Amino acid sequence: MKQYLDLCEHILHNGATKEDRTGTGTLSVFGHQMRFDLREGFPLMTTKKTAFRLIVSELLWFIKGDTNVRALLQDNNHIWDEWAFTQWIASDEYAGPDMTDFGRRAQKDLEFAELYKLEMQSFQRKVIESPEFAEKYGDLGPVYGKQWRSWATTEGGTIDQLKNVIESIKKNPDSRRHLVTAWNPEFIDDMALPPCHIMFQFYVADGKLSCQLYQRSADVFLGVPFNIASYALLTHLIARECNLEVGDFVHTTGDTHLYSNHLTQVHEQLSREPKMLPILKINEEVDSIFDLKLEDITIEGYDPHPRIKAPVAV
Ligand code: UFP
Repeated sequence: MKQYLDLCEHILHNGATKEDRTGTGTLSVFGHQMRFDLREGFPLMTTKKTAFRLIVSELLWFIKGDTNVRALLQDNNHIWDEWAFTQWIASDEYAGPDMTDFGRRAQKDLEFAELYKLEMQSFQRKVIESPEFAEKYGDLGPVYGKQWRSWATTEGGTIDQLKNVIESIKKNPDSRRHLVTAWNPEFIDDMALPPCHIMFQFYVADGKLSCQLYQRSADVFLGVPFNIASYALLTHLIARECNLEVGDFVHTTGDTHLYSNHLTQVHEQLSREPKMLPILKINEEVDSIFDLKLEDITIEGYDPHPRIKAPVAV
């Protein structure tokens, strides 16, 4: 993952100091591209332990077209919790202590952090225990899954972009229109978080499937390792579905930033030597991408350096 470490160095040396929505502050560059040859191994970070299981669980959730955190919580996956929680605490039904700006306050104030933890746990419990509560407060709005699988048309119908792109790769591999987009301007305000990974395109040459992602905003320390692995996995899954080998994953990013409170962690990661990339294994007994379950997708030979903790900017 030299490309990734080079990107971190590049931002540290050339990044502009920039304020951001979360009030954390970043070092940022605009417009960057990395390329991963997926035949060289699966691009899961080796210089810090990255939770592959969460990446699989989230991607399968997108593929199913789900937009409710309930299924993620059932997988013990908490990566979207804060976004759902934000909606819950803003609702009329929420009667607990004031949780405004919980992300930043929890980092600075230990007493508040404890209170927040309890409120969050109670929220998670309610989502899991009550389908009605989950339906009301666990839904993130028309985020990725909705746009990928049932994009709303002006005529009241829906478009299944993912199925369509698979069909078009199979029928007309040379097409230059193998695209899926999650950026739907009409519904941005209804989404808990406007899409970060906005659009991806597939490309077939020499029997190999490549994928390029455009990501408008990239938290290089926490988000990007997930995004790379997620789209590398998607490329493998679609290639398998279309009887193709894998080619490159090309990752193009817009506002490409390191948060100011991740810099010590980045230096720690840069001091580490990359290791051999792991190998992806997919259960051969399951044919369709739409039938795959969490346990069908595993990684072998993953021996990373230890995890490096860092606060998420919400
Ligand atoms: N972010 C990522 N990757 C993702 C995702 C979010 O890097 O897949 F969902 C980061 C980018 C940014 C923040 O730091 O989350 C989103 O904030 P904004 O909408 O202000 O760009």
